[in-house]
Amino acid sequence: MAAEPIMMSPICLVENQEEQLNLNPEALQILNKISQPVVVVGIVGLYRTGKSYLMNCLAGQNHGFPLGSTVRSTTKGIWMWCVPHPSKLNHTLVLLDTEGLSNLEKEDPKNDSWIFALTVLLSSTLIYNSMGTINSQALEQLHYMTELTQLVRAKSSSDYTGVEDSAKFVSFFPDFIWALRDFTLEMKINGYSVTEDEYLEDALKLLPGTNPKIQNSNMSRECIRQFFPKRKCFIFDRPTNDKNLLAHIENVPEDQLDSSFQEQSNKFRTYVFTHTKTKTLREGIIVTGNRLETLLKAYVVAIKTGEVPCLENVVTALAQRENSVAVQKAADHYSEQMAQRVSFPTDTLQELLDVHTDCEREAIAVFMEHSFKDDKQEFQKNLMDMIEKKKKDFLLQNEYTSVKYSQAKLQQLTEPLMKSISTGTFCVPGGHSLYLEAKNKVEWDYNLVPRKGVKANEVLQHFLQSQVAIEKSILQGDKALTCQEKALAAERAKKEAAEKEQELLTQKHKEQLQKMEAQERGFRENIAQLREKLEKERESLQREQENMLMHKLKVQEELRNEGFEKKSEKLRREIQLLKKEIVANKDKYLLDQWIIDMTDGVFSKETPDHTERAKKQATEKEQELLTQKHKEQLQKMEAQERGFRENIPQMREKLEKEIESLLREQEKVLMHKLKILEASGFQRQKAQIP
Ligand SMILES: Nc1nc2c(ncn2[C@@H]2O[C@H](COP(=O)(O)OP(=O)(O)OP(=O)(O)O)[C@@H](O)[C@H]2O)c(=O)[nH]1
Ligand SMILES: [Mg+2]
Repeated sequence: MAAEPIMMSPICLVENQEEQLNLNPEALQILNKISQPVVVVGIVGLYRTGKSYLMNCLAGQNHGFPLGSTVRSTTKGIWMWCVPHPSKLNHTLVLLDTEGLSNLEKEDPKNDSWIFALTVLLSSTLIYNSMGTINSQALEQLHYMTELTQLVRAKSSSDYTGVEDSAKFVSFFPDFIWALRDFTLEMKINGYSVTEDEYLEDALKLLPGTNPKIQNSNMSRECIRQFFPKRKCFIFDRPTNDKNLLAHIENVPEDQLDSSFQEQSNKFRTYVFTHTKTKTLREGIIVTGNRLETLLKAYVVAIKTGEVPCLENVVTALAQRENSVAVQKAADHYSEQMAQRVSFPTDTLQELLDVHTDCEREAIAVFMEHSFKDDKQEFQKNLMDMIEKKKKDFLLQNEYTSVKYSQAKLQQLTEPLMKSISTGTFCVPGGHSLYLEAKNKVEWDYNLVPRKGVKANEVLQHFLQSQVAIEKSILQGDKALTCQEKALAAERAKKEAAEKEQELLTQKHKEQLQKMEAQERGFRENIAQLREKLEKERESLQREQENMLMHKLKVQEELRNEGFEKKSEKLRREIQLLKKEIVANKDKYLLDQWIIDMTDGVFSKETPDHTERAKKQATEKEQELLTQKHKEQLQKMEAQERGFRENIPQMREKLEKEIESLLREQEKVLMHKLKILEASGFQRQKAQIP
């Protein structure tokens, strides 16, 4: 595997210039080369609040994301730093630092919302950074949160009903950390000491009142609670009280910072590294650097064309691209492994088919590992077709090398025999038995040659057929034999030839069956691995949905406890929808499984009543299809056998013609020689010519 790119310093990923968001191709290329799963930590918050400094702390470096010592904001757009994950092996940690929100210099704050939305969509943990305490003002600042559902859509437009279910978003959204900087208050509520998390949860409780300010901050509170089930809070003291040091904090070694800040930032760092999950999309689809690039590109293209980015469509597009790659990867694996493990020609067809079965199984596993959301199994079918085609090519290659090798060996072994024939060694009394002896020796020696491959018998058979006419002529010319003996010998030769033909036919038939069995094995393997994958996907979806249900029930309960009955009631509809979806998904999964079972010819599962009919229909259809397929296979085999049988007399006829013409040629040469001899008067020599 190629080494993952190492970045010595951060790079701008999304540029925000002249009110335009542009992607930096250099940064995209870096992401593109990262094949490892990514853990993405993004930070957002008001400008000049120490975001870049905190991100450098996570990278374990003083210098990195540039800091600003003036009030002018420093970071523009979204910056990225990819580093090896400090504790998760084979994972890349992607740090995303963003431009401060609500920068006064900005004329159009629209891009603020997009930067916020993009960071939410790309991260697996989102850090919201703010100064001081969590008050109404800080919460109002988080109005970007409430805009999220207008900026992005979870479902595709075809089934978009205007009501978005927050559950759909949650599966794309990160965990949430609120980082409170320069926090100077005591952690107490109503006189009781509380933890940072309890402080956050308390601050997120809705406030009563109709005042627009309260309503606005309540909206942020609600959004955080609905979209981010997993929330954490970290407080930080001022890193140092020395103003001069603070202004150039990037030059201050960590051990010279305020000890409580050191402690807090260590705790924060440890938490982020141990708890930030690998970035995933719905149903546990793991995001690699390469996939992150695709996602980002799709989001930004949608933003630039004025569309509402749709999360579901982005995943579908990602799946299309990845699944084509997965098919290619799997097919390549098959070809490479076959080429590596097979030495042509194989002794038997079964030997080749066994290796094929192993390589096919591995190729399917490669496909399953790299593909997702192949809902109609289109890509898997593509792979099956590709492997079938490749297998046929390997079979042909195997036959070709076997023919070449066998022919070469046979030619070597038949050389003395052919020489004897052409010099007339067998044109003597008793020549037929001499010929048979020589021919049998060739056959015997040929059979002793190892690893001639699948075409060895066929090549021998061709040779034997080519000898039929020669043997006939030798037999007829053998003066040592009576007519009856000749007839008997001819009959025996005929019988032997027929037996050999039959043997060859049986071998062909056996090989056809082996091929069919291998195909069936491949088919079953595809089904078995598909079933396993579906099972895993279902488990992950079910887990996701059940977690969501628990989360919604919890929010509903909390709202009720806080006295917001109406809001709690509003959630009831979403909860009902989610419950229905869970049931529908279970049914869909069961149906998928039954269809697979039927295809596989296994009907062992119990079925609930409401899907019994669907199952029956599918069984009948599948059975019909199978019967038809079987019939077609048999027809194909019969046609092949017919073709083969038809070929034998044709081949024999052709060979006989060739031999006849050869004999005619030889006769001509003989006559010519005789004429010359007669003309020169060497009568004695004439008698010696055979
Ligand atoms: N009071 C205080 N100042 C800090 C802290 N961290 C950094 N600073 C100071 O704030 C300045 C700006 O820090 P940055 O990390 O660049 O802030 P930022 O939020 O990334 O700023 P923008 O990118 O412009 O939005 C630094 O030069 C430090 O002087 C902190 O925890 N507390
Ligand atoms: Mg910054």
